[in-house]
Amino acid sequence: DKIIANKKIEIGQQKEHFSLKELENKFQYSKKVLSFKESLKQSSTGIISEFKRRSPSRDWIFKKAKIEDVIPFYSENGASAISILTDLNFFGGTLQDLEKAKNITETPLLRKDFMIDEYQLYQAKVYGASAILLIAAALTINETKKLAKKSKELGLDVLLEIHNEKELNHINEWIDVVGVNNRNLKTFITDVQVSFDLAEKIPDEFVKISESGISSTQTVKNLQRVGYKGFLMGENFMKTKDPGKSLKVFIE
Ligand code: IGP
Repeated sequence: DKIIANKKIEIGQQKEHFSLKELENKFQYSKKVLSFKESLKQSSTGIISEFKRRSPSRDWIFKKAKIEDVIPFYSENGASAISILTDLNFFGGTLQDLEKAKNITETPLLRKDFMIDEYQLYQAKVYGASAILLIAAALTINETKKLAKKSKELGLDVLLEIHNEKELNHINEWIDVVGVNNRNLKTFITDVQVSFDLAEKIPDEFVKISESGISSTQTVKNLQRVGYKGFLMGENFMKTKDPGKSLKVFIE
C-alpha cells in the first residue's frame, strides 16, 4: 500500500514533466521489439535475469551497478529476457535504465514496476519494453483488465503476477504470461513451493513463469518438470560482482 501511494505521487510528477500527449507522439517512433512471450516459448532454458540495485527485503544488493556493465553480458550469456526495475524509491531503478538497456541489447525487456496507470504503459513502450508487469495483489480485476487491454493495443506483452489461487481470477483474454511470485509481498519470505502448488491450477494456454527466490539449477529443472517455461531471477545474480557471468551456469 505504501508502494502504491508513492507510485501515485511519482506518476503525477512525471505527467507534469511529460504529458500523455507528448508520450503518445513519441510512441509513433518507438522501435520494434522482439516479443517477450515468444522468446520464452522458444527458449529451452527460459532464464529472465533481472537488473535490481536494491529491494525492500534486502536493502542494497549492488548499489553502483551500471546497465552497460551487466546487460550486454546477460544477453551474451543466454538470458531469454531481461527484467529492468524502473521503480526508484524501493528498487533504485529508473526509466533511463530501461532506455539504456534497450540501446545495447535485442533481448526482450520487461519493465518491472508497479503499474497502476495507462500513462506508465506508454512510458514502457516509448522507453523500449517488450512486456509489462501487472501485479494482481495491487490491482482490482477491472483495473487489471483495462491495463492489460491497453498494453496489447500498444504492442506490449502482459505478465500477470499472482501469489495464490484466488488471484487467478485476475486472468483475462489480454494476458500472455502468468508469473507465480514465490515471495510473499507482506512478509517478503520466498518459498518456491508456491510455484509447485499453483502449477497445475494455471490454464495451459498461458506461458507460466516462476519468480523470486530461485538460486539453483536443480530448482529450475524441477520447475520445468511441472510446466514452467520461465524463471525470473534477480538477487542470485545481482549479489555477485559480475551478474552477467553468474548467469552462465543456468544456460544449457
Ligand atoms: C526477482 P529474486 O528473489 O530472484 O531477486 O526475485 C523478482 O522475482 C522480484 O524482483 C520481483 C519483484 C516483483 C520486484 C517479483 N515480483 C514485483 C518488484 C515488484
